[in-house]
Order: sequence, then C-alpha cells, then structure tokens
Amino acid sequence: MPDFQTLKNDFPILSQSVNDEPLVYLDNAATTQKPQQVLQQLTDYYATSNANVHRGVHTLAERATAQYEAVREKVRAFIGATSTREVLFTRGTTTGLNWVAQFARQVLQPGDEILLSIMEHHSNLVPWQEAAKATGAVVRFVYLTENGELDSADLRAKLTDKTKFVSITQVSNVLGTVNPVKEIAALAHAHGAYMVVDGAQSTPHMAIDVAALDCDFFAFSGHKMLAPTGIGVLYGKEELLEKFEPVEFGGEMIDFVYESHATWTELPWKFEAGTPNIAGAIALGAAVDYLSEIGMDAVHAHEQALLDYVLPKLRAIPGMAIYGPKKNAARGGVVSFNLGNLHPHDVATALDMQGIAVRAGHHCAQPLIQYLKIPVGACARASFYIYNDFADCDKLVEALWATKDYFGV
Ligand code: C6P
Repeated sequence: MPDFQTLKNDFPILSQSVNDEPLVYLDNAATTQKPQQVLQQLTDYYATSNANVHRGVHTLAERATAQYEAVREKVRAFIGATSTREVLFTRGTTTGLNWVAQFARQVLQPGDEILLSIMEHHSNLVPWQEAAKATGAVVRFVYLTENGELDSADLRAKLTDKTKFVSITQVSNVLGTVNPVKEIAALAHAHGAYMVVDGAQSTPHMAIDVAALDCDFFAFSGHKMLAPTGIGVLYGKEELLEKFEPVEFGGEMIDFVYESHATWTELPWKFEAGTPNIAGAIALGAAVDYLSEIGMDAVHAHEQALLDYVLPKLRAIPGMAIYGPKKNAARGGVVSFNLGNLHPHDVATALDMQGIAVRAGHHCAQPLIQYLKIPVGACARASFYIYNDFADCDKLVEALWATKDYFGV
C-alpha cells in the first residue's frame, strides 16, 4: 500500500500558502497538480532529446520518436487496449470526442438516433448536436433517478434499432455518478449501435480496461491525471479506426500525396496530423508510471476512504444540499453542493480566502443543472485526488461551517 501521506511532497505546488493559509487543492476534476517526476520528465525531454518525431534520421529525432512511441505502449497497457494501433494521441477528451462525432457523420443517416445521458459534459454533447445537425440525425437523452443515477428503464426504452451511437460518461464531473458503461455497451451492441465512453473523470481514478468494457471508443485527458495540459488519448477499436476516415489532414498522416489527392498512412498515425505534443506525451508516460506504481485500485480505495470520511461531515452542516448518489460506492471523488441560499461563487470565494480551491459554476454541464433545477444554475464542487488527505477534508468542513456562520445562513 503506498504512503499517501508522504506522496504530497512530490507536488511542489502544494507546499505554498494561499491567502496566508496552507493551500488545500480540491479542484482536481478541473485539473490535477503535477508531481516532480512529471515536471522532471518535461525538462529532461527538452534538455536532452527535443526533436520532431517520425521525420528525421538523426540521433535526437530517433530518440524523441522512441520516447514518444514508448508512451503509446504504456498507455495501451494502462487502459487494456489490444494494440498500440488503437491508441491515438489527441489534445484531450474534447478533441477525442469531437473526432468521434466527426466519424459519426460518415455513417449517420437522417432519422438515426444518438443516445446521450443528461449528465454529459458539453464536450460529449455539443459535438453530437452538431453531428445531428449535419446529418439529420436526432439526439436523445437518458434521464436520471431521484438518486442521481442513470434511469436504466429510460435507457432501455430509448435504446432501439434506430440508435446508431450511444455516448456516455463513465463518471459524472458534477454528480460523481459512476455509470455502468460495460452493461450499456452490451445493450448498445445488441441494437447495432457504437458505444462511446467519456473517460475524462474515470481514467485518473480507477483501473480501466477498454477491452473488458468492450466500448468502441474511449476518450480521456492527461491533465486530469497528473500530466500536462494539451495531451490526451482517444482509444478506438482497430477495425473501426481502419474503417473511418481521418478528420484532420496534413503532415505525418499521409502515405503519398499527389497533385489531385492523397493516401493515408497506417494506424495510429493516420489520425495524428501535424507535429504532435511530443513533450506532453512523454510527460504523460511519467504520469502513467507514477499512477501505476501506486496502483489504480489503491488510488480508487484512497478516494473512497476520503468520501466515506467527508460526506457525513458535509451532510451534517445545516443548509447543505449535496447532489448525486446517496451511496458512496456509486460515486467517484466529486462532491457538488450548495450552502443555503448562498451563491456558489460566494462560497468558493470564501473558501479561497481560507486557502481552499474548489470550483463553482455550471461545470460545463448546463443541461444537467437545468434538469436538476439547481437554484441560480450553479453549484460549488470539491473534487479529490491522491494527494488529498483527511486533514484536507477537515479543513473543507471547518471552512464551510465558518462560511455559514459568517454569512448567517
Ligand atoms: N471537465 C471540469 O471542471 P478537456 O477539457 O478536454 O480536458 O475535458 C473535457 C471534459 C469531458 N468530459 C468530462 C466528464 C469532463 O469532466 C471534462 C472536463 C472539467 O469538470 C473542465 S470543464
């Protein structure tokens, strides 16, 4: 079992004070902090190996290419893909989901249906609205139970032979709800639909096995799992990536270019047009190593222990409205809430004055916030990661009591 107490020392940013209080960083669903090992990898790459990949024959170019491609293999193993041909580097989840929604335009017909859940992030919603607009397909939504979980009866009623794509988040960035994407994939396939999983909030927090999930596409971001911004991954089943046309064109992705047309190179490079985020990918490799050393089951267990500790204390604060599943086992390390009639921006500002970073707003999930009829269309959100501990939980709870008393809620 890793020592989660000393692990905080790996993160230089966490040793600072904010507003004269030791920083308590609880905005991990937005982005995580980076350990020394990842920062060092970035510096080492630029200091010793920087060159463009797949182009040169000189030593640095070959070194950079080898390091970049080695990360593809690390990511393959981390998410349980069958082949590195199925691992595409992207800028992040948003890019991955946009690519899939572009692939969808290659097959969608008027009247076809795209099934989403109402808890989707805008990145797994707006690209589908646009794909529907371009093809005459229709976007439908699965709604929720009282407990903030997907309504499986609604899902089964709406998943029909008209459904061509089902695209669902594995963990909600607002409710923390963990969705049964494996079971949904089986249902989708039984109706001949493709299954797309938004893994932005799951990959950093739990073991992922895309082959076992049997999803067709799976997207996630490096920056939510200790890596830099601007690097992410789209997994796709090999036969589908062979079938779909690329959506970005230019250098790196071609086989041969004629005056009138071009042919594409093989997977996975067929989809990776232009100079990629080489340093970001290599640093993602360091993040994957860091998490693998801890073990994703241990990461998950740590966050569950924090949730089990903090949720009863938060629920005990009078006037607290906490959104999402009541049972902790059904949620990830995300707690969205409102405190009485205080605006969540005021709550987040009051917490910041006490050194605590949380997010407040609609969390890029406006249809969900509307559906839940959350007052003022916003909520505050505390989200946990490996370097958070029970002391961080206590500080959050104390600061919320102080905020409540200060505003007289
Ligand atoms: N959610 C949050 O604070 P990008 O921005 O491409 O790395 O990830 C987009 C995205 C997609 N799906 C889910 C479920 C997400 O949570 C996010 C990012 C952040 O909740 C920033 S809005």
